[in-house]
Amino acid sequence: MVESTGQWYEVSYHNNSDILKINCRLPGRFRLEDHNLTNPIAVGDYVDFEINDDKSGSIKKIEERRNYLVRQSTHSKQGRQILAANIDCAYAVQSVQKPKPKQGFIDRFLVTCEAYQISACIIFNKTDLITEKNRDYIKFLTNLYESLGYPVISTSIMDDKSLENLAALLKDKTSVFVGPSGVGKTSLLNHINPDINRQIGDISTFNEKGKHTTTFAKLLPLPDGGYLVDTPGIREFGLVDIEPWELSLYFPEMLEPRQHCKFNNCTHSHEPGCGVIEAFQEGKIDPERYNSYLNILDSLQEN
Ligand SMILES: Nc1nc2c(ncn2[C@@H]2O[C@H](COP(=O)(O)OP(=O)(O)OP(=O)(O)O)[C@@H](O)[C@H]2O)c(=O)[nH]1
Ligand SMILES: [Mg+2]
Ligand SMILES: [Zn+2]
Repeated sequence: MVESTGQWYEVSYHNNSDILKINCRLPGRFRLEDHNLTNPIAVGDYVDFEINDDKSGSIKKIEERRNYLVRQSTHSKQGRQILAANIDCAYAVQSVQKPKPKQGFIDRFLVTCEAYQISACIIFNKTDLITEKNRDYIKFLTNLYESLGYPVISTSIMDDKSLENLAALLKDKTSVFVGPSGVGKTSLLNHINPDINRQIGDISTFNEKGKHTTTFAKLLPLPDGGYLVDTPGIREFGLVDIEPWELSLYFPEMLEPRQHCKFNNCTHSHEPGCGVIEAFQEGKIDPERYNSYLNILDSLQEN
């Protein structure tokens, strides 16, 4: 399934050597199966369908997902929104300026990727806008996330070499871009596949909030092979189905220290004899990362 616009689901399929597209509807019963899911079929899902007399399709079956990237719905705390299914790599796209990178967003995204076993990468786009003031900060973030094992790539739509590097990473894989509105997700895709020409935000009216130019996620082909899911900008990456006790398992730098905690139900927030707090105090865990951990723990304990 490549794009859903509410009523209709666009499905692409092979017929001999041709790639064809069909607009499908979804029988009501699918919508009832999982009450918490805002979208019963996600972009990237494999489906079986039948062709109706009027040439539209009816989806009959959704194949089991190999994996999926999911976040809390913005409408309800219980709601879950699948951003993309069956993906090889998820990219958190941030810009160095306009809007500024948000570490809280990146950390929530990474926790979800760890919990749902999806390879994660980080993109810092708009490097042409970097200033003396934030050059060191971007460098710091790059080193931090690389040291934790996440590939980090810097890009600008004005720097062809950086686009080639990105294209090489995306080649032959199914990837998804997620990030706040206005960071340049669609622009990057347009530059990698100029045939696509999706609408991008108008720079003259840009503000720090972005304009939410992309309204529906869509799976698009890449020129050298592979697919990319371009998603609408999101402000928050709320976690779902993660228990407070397991959170530290999804912070790679906490895996070793947590083995030294005195209590085996330690939340690493206030307990005496905590290996994680000790590692933090010794400077082995980055303060902002530990802060993200505490913030996420708080939100999980609230739910
Ligand atoms: N200077 C500069 N501007 C960029 C770059 N990439 C994108 N932009 C501009 O940033 C604005 C937003 O780009 P989009 O591609 O629409 O951003 P998006 O992330 O897809 O935003 P949503 O669809 O709203 O989520 C546009 O005006 C682009 O021209 C870049 O590398 N450098
Ligand atoms: Mg967009
Ligand atoms: Zn602990």
